[in-house]
Amino acid sequence: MIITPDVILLPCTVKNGVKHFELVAEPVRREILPGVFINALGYNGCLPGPTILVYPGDCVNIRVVNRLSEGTSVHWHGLDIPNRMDGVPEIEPSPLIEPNHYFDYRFKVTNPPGTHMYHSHYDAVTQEMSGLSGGFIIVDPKSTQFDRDYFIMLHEFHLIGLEPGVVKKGIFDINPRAHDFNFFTMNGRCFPFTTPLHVKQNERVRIRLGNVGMSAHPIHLHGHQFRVRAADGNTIPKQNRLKRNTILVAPGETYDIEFKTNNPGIWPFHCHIPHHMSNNLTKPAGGMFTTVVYQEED
Ligand SMILES: [Cu+2]
Repeated sequence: MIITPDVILLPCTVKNGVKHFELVAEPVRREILPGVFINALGYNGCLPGPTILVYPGDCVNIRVVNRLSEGTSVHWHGLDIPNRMDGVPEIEPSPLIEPNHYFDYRFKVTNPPGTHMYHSHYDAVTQEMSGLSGGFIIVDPKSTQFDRDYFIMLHEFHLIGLEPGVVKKGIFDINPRAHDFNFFTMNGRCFPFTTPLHVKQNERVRIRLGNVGMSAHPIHLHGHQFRVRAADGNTIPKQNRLKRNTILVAPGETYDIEFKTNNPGIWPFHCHIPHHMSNNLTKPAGGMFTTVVYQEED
């Protein structure tokens, strides 16, 4: 069960034993800070796109409708599926979806439970870096061991027309081809607009992290040690799960970390690259930053 309040789940309908989903690739206007909007790309009006939840063995039909001004495709990142469904039209026998057309990606979920992603694999420089990505989570039907199950996707954007050191309200275009990103998001929002992770004392918490951007992000938790439970959707054998407080999430990677809540407070959980924990190099904490929040039990 994914309970991150800012993660939107993609609904599905079941017909003849097949789960039908629909993703619409389209321009979206995303509020990354109060009053600061970016003209980006997303799915179904969302950035990141809605999270797809499935179970091992599911047969899925994911209709991708293209409402962009150029062709697109969707790659099911980390999933072991037929070549035609893998979504890399320049290389594979997988179609380019022209504007105002759709394609039905059909496959059986053969991977074990784990955290994966989906993203455009056409003109990735523009489309992926404009936000065309989302989560694809294979749920373990037997798992009841977590009290909280959070999912955070990491993104970075270059907002055009803002000198370093300036944040102001408005609607901004982005340059997906930039290298000097100035705003860094968790689930499409910058701190302090990110969603806090609320927990209670003595809970087991899993946080799933995914990155389809340009930069690696060392994500650091204060006040606790965590175990690295899974990498790229593959569960790590128990004896090999490193105890850490920082995990480097490189582009294309997912990690699941878990910890026990045994130290009440308001705890930062953030990328440790200083530029990434600010909004356009301004002084207050910002960017790829959120908090784990809980109080002492009465
Ligand atoms: Cu970072």
